[in-house]
Amino acid sequence: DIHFIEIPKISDPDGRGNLSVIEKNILPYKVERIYYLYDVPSDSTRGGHAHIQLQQSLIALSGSFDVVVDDGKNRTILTLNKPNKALYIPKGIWRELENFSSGAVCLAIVSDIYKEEDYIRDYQDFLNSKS
Ligand code: T46
Repeated sequence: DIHFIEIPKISDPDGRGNLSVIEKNILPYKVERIYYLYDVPSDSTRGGHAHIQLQQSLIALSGSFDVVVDDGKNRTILTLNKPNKALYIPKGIWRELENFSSGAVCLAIVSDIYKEEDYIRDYQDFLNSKS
């Protein structure tokens, strides 16, 4: 299921800011790749596809953006704006990322290497895959 994962935050007792750490058991899959989106214009949309097998977690390392998630029946918009909160997206979910704030950075921590054949980039094909 799509859900938020709280990432432990270590606040410095001497006021030196925060440190968050993702250790290997926090995410429900083995991490194979990390990439990040940045300098995204506020009127641009990223994503617009589903994955056949890939699982991933998204984190707003800086700034904020919205993630539209769609399982073929229900569509929900979730806002990411905290560096210690990850959004877990399992396989088979359509996603669109939009409304990027200035300076937003989206970190993606994912379960496989890049494989174009794992993408469903047509929404009707996605709906067909669900029936
Ligand atoms: C996702 C959202 C959140 C690579 O060569 N290697 C990679 O690891 C990735 C992720 C992409 N690419 C190439 C493929 C395209 O030529 O980079 C180009 C842009 O990829 P795409 O249009 O898929 O980018 P987004 O931001 O729409 O989607 C990406 C991920 O692909 C996707 O899995 O969930 O970020």
